[in-house]
Amino acid sequence: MKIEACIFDLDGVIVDTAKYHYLAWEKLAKELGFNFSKKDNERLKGVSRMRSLDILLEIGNLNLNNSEKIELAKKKNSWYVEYISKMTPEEILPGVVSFLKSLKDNGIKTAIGSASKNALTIIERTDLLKYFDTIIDGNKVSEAKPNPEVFLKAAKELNIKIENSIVFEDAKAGIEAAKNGGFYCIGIGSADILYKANRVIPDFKNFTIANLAVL
Ligand code: B16
Ligand code: MG
Repeated sequence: MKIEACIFDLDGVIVDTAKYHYLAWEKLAKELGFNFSKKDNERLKGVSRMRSLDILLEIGNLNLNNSEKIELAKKKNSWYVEYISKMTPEEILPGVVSFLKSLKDNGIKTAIGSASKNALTIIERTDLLKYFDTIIDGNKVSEAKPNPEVFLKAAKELNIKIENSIVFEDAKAGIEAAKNGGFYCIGIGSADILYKANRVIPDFKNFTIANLAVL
């Protein structure tokens, strides 16, 4: 494969913001009177904010109307934003910066394809803006993953061929989105969960541009 571009999911791939999402959802669940486990949190990864809330309420067996739901989503987001506004470049996951640098040095285009409406805050706080040619986030799409819209938009903005690009994803819904869009997808995490990816790596620690050459 002649690689023209790499498209990265943000939460769980570039930074571990999944832990902050979890803390905020867990706090909300507690306030609503039920427990929310880390295993339950797997179901929210890569999923939009409102869909995440629906899953949470399903777990807690609660039925709420739309305006109540909007209030709860706002509350969760304000807690989440409090966490991410304190982020630093130290929180970038291991191996990510050197991999991004080598992509730049080798003329491979880069994009973020994230469901988050807070993506820009995270990227600015961690000083990563300079590594990406384009950022497609939750504010720029209308369809949530597993719909491929976010990755298709990134590919379009980068002006590259889908078959010559790779999507890096940590979530089931994100991998499905990449595959639905016709992308080669590398899962970041455990193969038990991410078995739909073309390949799974635990993280970027030992992953270099040389690994792309053999795809
Ligand atoms: P927000 P990603 C996703 O980001 C998260 O994985 C998911 O847990 C979250 O609900 C979603 O963003 C929306 O985030 O509430 O900040 O708009 O993994 O696609 O980068
Ligand atoms: Mg993710």
